[in-house]
Amino acid sequence: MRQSLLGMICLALLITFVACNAPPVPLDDIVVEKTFVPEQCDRVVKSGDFVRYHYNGMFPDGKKFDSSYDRGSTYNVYVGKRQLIEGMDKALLGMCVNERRLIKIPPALAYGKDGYGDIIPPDAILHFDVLLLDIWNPEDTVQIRTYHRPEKCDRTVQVSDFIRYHYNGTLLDGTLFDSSHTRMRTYDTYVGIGWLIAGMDQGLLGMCVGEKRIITLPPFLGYGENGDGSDIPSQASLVFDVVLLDLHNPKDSITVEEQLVPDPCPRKSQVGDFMRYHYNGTLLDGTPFDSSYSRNRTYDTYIGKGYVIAGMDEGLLSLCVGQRRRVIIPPHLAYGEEGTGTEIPGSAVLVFDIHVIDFHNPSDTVQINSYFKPDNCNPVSKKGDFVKYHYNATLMDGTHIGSTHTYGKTYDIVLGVGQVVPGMEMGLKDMCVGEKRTLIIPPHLGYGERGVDGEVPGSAVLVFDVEMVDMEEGLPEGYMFIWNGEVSPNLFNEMDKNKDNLVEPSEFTDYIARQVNEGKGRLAPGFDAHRIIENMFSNQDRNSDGKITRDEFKLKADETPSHDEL
Ligand SMILES: *[C@@H]1O[C@H](CO)[C@@H](O)[C@H](O)[C@H]1NC(C)=O
Ligand SMILES: *[C@@H]1O[C@H](CO)[C@@H](O)[C@H](O)[C@H]1NC(C)=O
Ligand SMILES: *[C@@H]1O[C@H](CO)[C@@H](O)[C@H](O)[C@H]1NC(C)=O
Ligand SMILES: *[C@@H]1O[C@H](CO)[C@@H](O)[C@H](O)[C@H]1NC(C)=O
Ligand SMILES: [Ca+2]
Ligand SMILES: [Ca+2]
Repeated sequence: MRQSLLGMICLALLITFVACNAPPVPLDDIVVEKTFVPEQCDRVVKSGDFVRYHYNGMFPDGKKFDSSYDRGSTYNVYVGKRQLIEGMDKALLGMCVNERRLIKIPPALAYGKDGYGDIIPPDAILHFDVLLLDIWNPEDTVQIRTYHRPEKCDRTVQVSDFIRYHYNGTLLDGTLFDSSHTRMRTYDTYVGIGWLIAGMDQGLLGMCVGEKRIITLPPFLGYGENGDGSDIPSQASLVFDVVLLDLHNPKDSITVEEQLVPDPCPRKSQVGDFMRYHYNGTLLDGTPFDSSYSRNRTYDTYIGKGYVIAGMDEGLLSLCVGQRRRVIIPPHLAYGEEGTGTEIPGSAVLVFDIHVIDFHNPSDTVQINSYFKPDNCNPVSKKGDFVKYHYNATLMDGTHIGSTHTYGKTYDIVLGVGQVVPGMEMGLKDMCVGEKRTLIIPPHLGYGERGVDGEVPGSAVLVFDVEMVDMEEGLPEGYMFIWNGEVSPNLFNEMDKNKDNLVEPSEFTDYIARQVNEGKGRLAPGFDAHRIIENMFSNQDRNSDGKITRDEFKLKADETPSHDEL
């Protein structure tokens, strides 16, 4: 209540005051009414500043005698250098951009007794409605205000770097004159070598990727008196809101940052190796463009042979299995000025985080590491032997592939007959019972480029931990049955139990089985004994009538003995 009463008194006083001072009584100093004061006011006009403003000039009766709006351009002038009428030089002081003032100037501080041509009569009081749009000073330099700086900043913009950035360009009063966003692509340029207006060449220096700054520059570091096209007027200060997305120098090579180096590292990748790796690819500002994980499979390639971008060919060298490395590749070693697809813009620096799963060389053979040997390591395995072993199989990164222990029994094979992959055959040779080995099998001696669906990835290097549990010596190459001693001269009669001069399958089988049991003969180990004996019988039974006659027996025996025969 008290307050509003006070307000009313003031209002009354003001009205009286205005009434008392109303023309024709001449003013002896300027009167300034601030009709609009912007909230934000970083800078006010000082003597010696250069300003741009719009105005309407009127007589106290409201009749307009001049207007910058009618000319379609601001009034541009130094303040406090007698380039303006005295009242105006005074009235503009302390004004901020976007502030609006109604200025009343007595004749003594305007055109006085003489007036000005036909336009201003003698002793005229002048009213100016002024809107200030721009302030700068010849002493000004580029002003930089960083309002966001990323935590990590390893590198900042230097002279002759190439950068990509987004920006919004406004005049000091906030009018947007240009934005990279409207073109939906970054602005890409060299810095500090005159490709840009001087103020930007300076204002972008020292910036890190991800940083956001406001760069304010006076017209003499921008487009000066001429302005630029219809959007940037003469003598305009410019304000650029910039976010830096990318930075490199054409002299850059790749940058490598090790993130995890396994120890020990028995072997490092080199030119010509074939590598399987996972990666996350991002742009410098962190925008992801590709990842092997999204495809659920490693990226597989030869390295140093031009199958991948040059920077990657280099970045994949000298890596250990299991290593993690960041490779930063400048565009001239990646996709150049053109970029590729929708994800990689032109002139983009690429960041690859790499995880090496395995690599091998097409010339690799099986690596055998015998890490346990019994004192008496004899006999050793050879082709044809029936071997029983345990194994644990993994990929190079430790991924479990399979193990005999899950089934609780050994894996049993005849060596050298293609029952396992070639690398395994090689790795199980010359091994004695009780011996333990680690085998590293390259894919060309393992499951090849195709792998095993759902179990072994294509081109994978395999690691087998094997233990020889038991083995049985094989027969000489090609034989499925051999006599240990002399062959009985009465073979036919001994077989023909019921003396009908025919050997039936049961007589044959019983006989061979008995020889094997009594240690007189041996069947090839690791195969189905019945199948072997059946084969032996049908070889002998030349006419295939299910019986062997004395003649058939003889005939066959006279021929050069072939493998499955007696
Ligand atoms: C520019 O304006 C756009 C749209 O208003 C905005 O998203 C962006 O953050 C502004 N600043 C920069 C540096 O691009
Ligand atoms: C990758 O595997 C995950 C989980 O197994 C699955 O959800 C996704 O669909 C797979 N993506 C592709 C591209 O196969
Ligand atoms: C890739 O990104 C995923 C998800 O952030 C992460 O789990 C994986 O370790 C990254 N891989 C590399 C090689 O950095
Ligand atoms: C395989 O793993 C089992 C259990 O993890 C272990 O007992 C065995 O020694 C390993 N090696 C071989 C060759 O089986
Ligand atoms: Ca018989
Ligand atoms: Ca017969």
